[in-house]
Amino acid sequence: MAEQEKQLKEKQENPEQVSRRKFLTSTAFASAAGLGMGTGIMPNVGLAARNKYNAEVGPGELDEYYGFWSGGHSGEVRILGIPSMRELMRIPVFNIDSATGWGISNESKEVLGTDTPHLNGDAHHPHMSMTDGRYDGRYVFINDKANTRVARIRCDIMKTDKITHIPNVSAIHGLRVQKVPRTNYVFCNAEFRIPHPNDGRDLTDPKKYYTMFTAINADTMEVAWQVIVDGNLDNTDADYAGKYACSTCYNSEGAVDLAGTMRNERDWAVVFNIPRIEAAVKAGKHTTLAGSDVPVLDGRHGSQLTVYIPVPKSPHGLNTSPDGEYFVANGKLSPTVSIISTAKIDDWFAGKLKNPRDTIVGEPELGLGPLHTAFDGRGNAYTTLFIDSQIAKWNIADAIKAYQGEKVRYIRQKLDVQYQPGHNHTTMGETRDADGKWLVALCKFSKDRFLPCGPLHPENDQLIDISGEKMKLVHDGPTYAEPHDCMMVHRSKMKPLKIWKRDDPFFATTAAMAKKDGITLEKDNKVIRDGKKVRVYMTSVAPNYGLTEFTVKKGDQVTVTITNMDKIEDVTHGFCMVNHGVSMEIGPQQTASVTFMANQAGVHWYYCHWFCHALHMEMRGRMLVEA
Ligand code: CUK
Ligand code: CUA
Repeated sequence: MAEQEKQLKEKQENPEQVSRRKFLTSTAFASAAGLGMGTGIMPNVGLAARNKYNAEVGPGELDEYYGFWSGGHSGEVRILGIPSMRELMRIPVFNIDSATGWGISNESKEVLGTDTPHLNGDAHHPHMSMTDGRYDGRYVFINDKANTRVARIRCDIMKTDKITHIPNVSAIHGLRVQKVPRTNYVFCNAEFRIPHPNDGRDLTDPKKYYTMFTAINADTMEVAWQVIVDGNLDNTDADYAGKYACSTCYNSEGAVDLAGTMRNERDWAVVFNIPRIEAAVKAGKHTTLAGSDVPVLDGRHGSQLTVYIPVPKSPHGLNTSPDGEYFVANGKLSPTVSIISTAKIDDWFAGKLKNPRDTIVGEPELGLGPLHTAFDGRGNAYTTLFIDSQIAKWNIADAIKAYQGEKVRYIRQKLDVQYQPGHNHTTMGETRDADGKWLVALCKFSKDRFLPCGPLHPENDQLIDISGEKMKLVHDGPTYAEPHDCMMVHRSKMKPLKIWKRDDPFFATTAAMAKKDGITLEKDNKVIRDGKKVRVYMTSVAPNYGLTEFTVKKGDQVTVTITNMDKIEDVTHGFCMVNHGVSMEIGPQQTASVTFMANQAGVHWYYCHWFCHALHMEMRGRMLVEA
C-alpha cells in the first residue's frame, strides 16, 4: 500500500495516533522523548499518548481478533478471542480428543496417518498462510517437536486436514511460512543432530551428526527439499521479498552436553537463499538419503546457498520486522538482540561484503534472557526478557543509530510481566498489517497469580495494550500446557463455515466407500455385511438416529457412518458406543465414521454425547451382538 494511503487509513481509524506520530518524528521531540523515557520522565504528549483500547468484551459482544494458540505438549491448537482472551475452541491436532473423536474417527485417523503411530505431540509454532505478506485466512500450520511432524489446519472448518511426517531429521521445532509472494512453502527447523543414516552406526561419533532445514509445499503438504546445516536449528522466519528465510542456530560447538553447547560466545543466524536453493534442486545438484526421495542439498559452511552470521549467544527467537528490512535474532544467553539487514544480505550474496557480521546493523542490549521479539508497525520492537521477567520496548531506528556510535536511548520502557515470558506476539505483527494494538506475553510461570490447583501450575498469558506510549498490562489469562507461541489475526480475514458442505473433502474417503455400497448418505439407513465386516449407515436429525437398533455377530468389525441432516447452526450430534472406546462428533451436514470390533455378545447402547435437543438424552439406540 502506498504510504499516503496507509496514513490516510490510519488517520480515519486512529486520528490521535497519527497526529502523535507526526509529532514524534520532529527531531527535537524525538531526542527529548528518548532521554525522557530513559530517565522515567514522561514528556507531556497530552491525550494522544494514552492507551486507548478497551479489553472488555461484554456478554454477546464479539472479539476483534482470532488468536491461534499452540497447546504445547497437549498437542492441540486453541482459538482465543482477543482482546477478551476467552478460549473459543480447541482444535485437536497431534493429540487424542474424546469429545470430537479425534484419533478415534476414521476421518481423523486418515489425517493422522500410519507412519507415526504415536498419540502424543508437542506443538510450538502456529502460523497462518499469507498472500503478499498478509494473512489470507486459509490455513494455520503447526509443528510437532515430539514426533517430527507438521500439521495443517483448514480455517474454514477449523480441523486439521494434513499431517506430514518429516523424513531424515529429528524434532521439528521452529516453523514459519513464506510470506511473499504467497505461502508456497512452510519452513521447518529440525533441531536435533543425528547420524545419517540413523541405523545404529556412528552412535558415538557426534562429528558425523547433522540436522536439516526443511521446506514443505504448503498446498500439497509434501516435503519439497531439505538443506543440511551446521549446528542445531532453533527458530525461523521469512522475509517480505520471497528471497530469504533466516534461522537461529545454536550449538555451533557440535556438542552433545549442556556445558559443551554453551562454550562459544557466538553461534549463528543462518540465512537460506531460497531462489538459489530452488535453482540447485532444479539443476539436479541434490542428493537423496536412504528411505526418502526428498532432494537434499548441503548448506554447511562454504555453501553458496546459505550464510552463517555469527551472533551472540545460543540465539533463540528469530523475527522479521513488518517492513521487511530486518531479521532480529534474540540472544538468549546474551543480553542483546542482533538486527540483521535484509538489504545487507543482498549485498553479501552479491559478493559485496567480506564478513558475514557486516550484515548486522544493530545489537542493542536489552536485558537478561531475550527470547522473542514482536513489532507494532510504528518502528518499535518488544522483546521478552526471560530471566528479568520483563518486556523491553525499544525503538529499532534508535538501536541502529546507537550501534553507529550515536548517543541515543533506544529502550522506551520495560514492563514487568508475571513471570518468565517466552514468546510475545502483537496483533497482525508478523505481517505487513502490524497494527500495534495488543501484545500478548506468554509467560512460562504463573506462580502466585491464580488460585493454586496442585503442584502443576497453569501458564500465564498476559494481554498488554501497546496502543499508547506506555505498555499497559490489562489481563492475566491462565492457560494449560503450554502455549509457546500464538498468532493474532483480525476477524475480517477469517471466513469459517457455520455448517459443513456436503462435498467436503474431509469425509471424501467415507463418501466414496458409501457410494461403493450403493448408499445415499443423506437418506439411507442400512446395514451392509461384507464377510466379517459390517458397515452401518444412518442419518441423524435431532433427536433421532436413523437406526435405533442394528444387529451384528460377535467378532465382526463394525463401521458406523452417520450423516447429520440437521441444517441448523450449532446442532452437532455425537455417537458414543458404550464400553467400546468409541465417540465422535457429527456437525450439521457432516458425515463421520468410526470402526471398532464387536467382541462382546449382548446389548450395547449407543447414544448422542453432544447436547442437541430437549430430547437429547433420548437420542440413542442398541447394537445387538449375537453370540
Ligand atoms: S520456542 Cu518455546 S519459548 Cu519452541 Cu518458539 Cu521460544
Ligand atoms: Cu444428538 Cu445429542
